[in-house]
Amino acid sequence: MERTLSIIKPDGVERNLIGQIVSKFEENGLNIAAMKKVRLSKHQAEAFYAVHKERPFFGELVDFMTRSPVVVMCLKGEGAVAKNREIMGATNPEEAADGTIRKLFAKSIGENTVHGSDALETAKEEVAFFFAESEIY
Ligand code: IDP
Repeated sequence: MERTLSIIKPDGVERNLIGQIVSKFEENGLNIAAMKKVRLSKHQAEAFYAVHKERPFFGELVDFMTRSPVVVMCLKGEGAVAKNREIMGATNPEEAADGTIRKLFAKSIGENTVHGSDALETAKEEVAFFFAESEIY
Protein backbone atom coordinates (compact mmCIF):
# COMPACT_ATOMS: atom_id res chain seq x y z
CA MET A 1 0.00 0.00 0.00
CA GLU A 2 1.29 3.45 -0.94
CA ARG A 3 0.12 6.90 0.03
CA THR A 4 0.29 9.98 -2.16
CA LEU A 5 -0.86 13.60 -1.98
CA SER A 6 -3.47 14.98 -4.32
CA ILE A 7 -4.58 18.62 -4.50
CA ILE A 8 -7.63 19.85 -6.39
CA LYS A 9 -6.28 23.26 -7.40
CA PRO A 10 -8.28 26.54 -7.26
CA ASP A 11 -9.52 26.25 -10.87
CA GLY A 12 -11.05 22.83 -10.07
CA VAL A 13 -12.69 23.91 -6.81
CA GLU A 14 -13.99 27.16 -8.34
CA ARG A 15 -15.73 25.21 -11.13
CA ASN A 16 -17.43 22.74 -8.73
CA LEU A 17 -15.40 19.79 -9.98
CA ILE A 18 -14.56 18.26 -6.59
CA GLY A 19 -17.08 15.41 -6.88
CA GLN A 20 -16.14 14.45 -10.43
CA ILE A 21 -12.43 14.45 -9.60
CA VAL A 22 -12.84 12.42 -6.40
CA SER A 23 -14.95 9.92 -8.39
CA LYS A 24 -12.07 9.41 -10.84
CA PHE A 25 -9.79 8.38 -7.99
CA GLU A 26 -12.36 6.04 -6.43
CA GLU A 27 -13.34 4.48 -9.78
CA ASN A 28 -9.67 3.70 -10.36
CA GLY A 29 -9.22 1.90 -7.05
CA LEU A 30 -7.69 4.65 -4.94
CA ASN A 31 -9.06 5.20 -1.44
CA ILE A 32 -9.50 8.68 0.10
CA ALA A 33 -7.58 8.24 3.36
CA ALA A 34 -7.82 11.94 4.34
CA MET A 35 -9.41 15.03 2.82
CA LYS A 36 -9.87 18.72 3.68
CA LYS A 37 -10.49 22.11 2.08
CA VAL A 38 -7.87 24.75 2.83
CA ARG A 39 -6.94 28.24 1.63
CA LEU A 40 -3.16 28.23 1.23
CA SER A 41 -1.24 31.23 2.53
CA LYS A 42 1.50 32.74 0.34
CA HIS A 43 4.05 31.30 2.76
CA GLN A 44 2.54 27.78 2.52
CA ALA A 45 2.37 27.86 -1.29
CA GLU A 46 5.97 29.06 -1.54
CA ALA A 47 7.12 26.33 0.84
CA PHE A 48 5.12 23.59 -0.91
CA TYR A 49 6.51 24.55 -4.35
CA ALA A 50 10.02 25.51 -3.09
CA VAL A 51 11.58 23.13 -5.64
CA HIS A 52 10.30 25.44 -8.41
CA LYS A 53 11.43 28.75 -6.85
CA GLU A 54 13.98 29.54 -9.57
CA ARG A 55 11.49 28.86 -12.40
CA PRO A 56 10.06 31.82 -14.32
CA PHE A 57 6.49 30.76 -13.52
CA PHE A 58 7.01 30.55 -9.73
CA GLY A 59 5.25 33.85 -8.89
CA GLU A 60 2.34 33.02 -11.18
CA LEU A 61 2.07 29.54 -9.60
CA VAL A 62 1.99 30.94 -6.05
CA ASP A 63 -0.61 33.58 -7.00
CA PHE A 64 -2.78 30.90 -8.63
CA MET A 65 -2.54 28.41 -5.76
CA THR A 66 -3.48 31.07 -3.18
CA ARG A 67 -6.33 32.83 -5.01
CA SER A 68 -9.08 30.60 -3.58
CA PRO A 69 -9.39 27.34 -1.56
CA VAL A 70 -8.00 23.98 -2.62
CA VAL A 71 -8.96 20.44 -1.58
CA VAL A 72 -6.07 18.33 -0.30
CA MET A 73 -6.31 14.55 -0.10
CA CYS A 74 -4.17 11.66 0.98
CA LEU A 75 -4.86 8.87 -1.54
CA LYS A 76 -4.09 5.29 -0.61
CA GLY A 77 -3.75 2.15 -2.72
CA GLU A 78 -1.43 -0.22 -4.53
CA GLY A 79 1.07 1.83 -6.53
CA ALA A 80 -0.87 4.97 -5.54
CA VAL A 81 1.87 7.43 -6.57
CA ALA A 82 2.08 6.25 -10.20
CA LYS A 83 -1.63 5.48 -10.44
CA ASN A 84 -2.52 9.02 -9.37
CA ARG A 85 -0.12 10.49 -11.96
CA GLU A 86 -1.75 8.31 -14.61
CA ILE A 87 -5.27 9.41 -13.65
CA MET A 88 -4.14 13.09 -13.66
CA GLY A 89 -2.48 13.09 -17.09
CA ALA A 90 0.45 15.16 -18.36
CA THR A 91 1.28 18.59 -16.86
CA ASN A 92 0.28 20.29 -20.11
CA PRO A 93 -3.39 19.41 -20.76
CA GLU A 94 -2.75 19.54 -24.53
CA GLU A 95 -0.45 16.55 -24.06
CA ALA A 96 -2.64 14.69 -21.55
CA ALA A 97 -4.15 11.34 -22.57
CA ASP A 98 -7.86 11.01 -23.22
CA GLY A 99 -9.95 10.40 -20.12
CA THR A 100 -7.40 11.90 -17.71
CA ILE A 101 -8.43 14.67 -15.29
CA ARG A 102 -6.21 17.25 -16.98
CA LYS A 103 -7.46 16.33 -20.47
CA LEU A 104 -11.05 16.58 -19.29
CA PHE A 105 -10.86 19.69 -17.14
CA ALA A 106 -7.56 21.63 -17.27
CA LYS A 107 -7.42 24.97 -19.06
CA SER A 108 -3.66 25.53 -19.35
CA ILE A 109 -0.25 24.27 -18.24
CA GLY A 110 -0.52 26.58 -15.21
CA GLU A 111 -4.17 26.09 -14.27
CA ASN A 112 -4.07 22.34 -14.60
CA THR A 113 -6.70 21.39 -12.00
CA VAL A 114 -4.78 18.82 -9.93
CA HIS A 115 -1.46 18.26 -8.21
CA GLY A 116 -0.04 14.81 -7.50
CA SER A 117 3.20 13.78 -5.80
CA ASP A 118 5.80 12.66 -8.36
CA ALA A 119 7.62 9.97 -6.33
CA LEU A 120 7.26 7.93 -3.16
CA GLU A 121 9.74 10.05 -1.19
CA THR A 122 8.07 13.36 -2.19
CA ALA A 123 4.68 11.79 -1.43
CA LYS A 124 5.73 11.16 2.19
CA GLU A 125 6.88 14.76 2.59
CA GLU A 126 3.83 16.23 0.87
CA VAL A 127 1.33 14.14 2.86
CA ALA A 128 3.08 15.22 6.08
CA PHE A 129 2.97 18.87 4.89
CA PHE A 130 -0.84 18.80 5.17
CA PHE A 131 -1.87 15.94 7.46
CA ALA A 132 -1.01 14.65 10.91
CA GLU A 133 -0.80 10.83 11.14
CA SER A 134 -3.94 10.92 13.32
CA GLU A 135 -5.96 12.45 10.44
CA ILE A 136 -5.14 9.67 7.96
CA TYR A 137 -7.40 6.59 7.90
P1 IDP B 1 3.35 18.43 -12.29
O1 IDP B 1 2.34 19.25 -11.50
O2 IDP B 1 2.71 17.71 -13.43
O3 IDP B 1 4.20 17.55 -11.41
P2 IDP B 1 5.63 20.30 -12.49
O4 IDP B 1 6.55 20.38 -13.66
O5 IDP B 1 6.15 19.72 -11.20
O6 IDP B 1 4.34 19.49 -13.00
O7 IDP B 1 5.09 21.76 -12.24
C1 IDP B 1 4.36 22.08 -11.08
C2 IDP B 1 3.23 23.00 -11.46
O8 IDP B 1 3.75 24.25 -11.89
C3 IDP B 1 2.35 22.53 -12.62
O9 IDP B 1 1.39 21.58 -12.24
C4 IDP B 1 1.74 23.83 -13.09
O10 IDP B 1 0.65 24.23 -12.25
C5 IDP B 1 2.90 24.81 -12.89
N1 IDP B 1 3.66 24.95 -14.15
C6 IDP B 1 4.54 24.06 -14.69
N2 IDP B 1 5.05 24.50 -15.85
C7 IDP B 1 4.49 25.73 -16.05
C8 IDP B 1 4.62 26.72 -17.09
O11 IDP B 1 5.37 26.56 -18.07
N3 IDP B 1 3.87 27.85 -16.94
C9 IDP B 1 3.04 28.07 -15.87
N4 IDP B 1 2.89 27.16 -14.88
C10 IDP B 1 3.60 26.01 -14.97
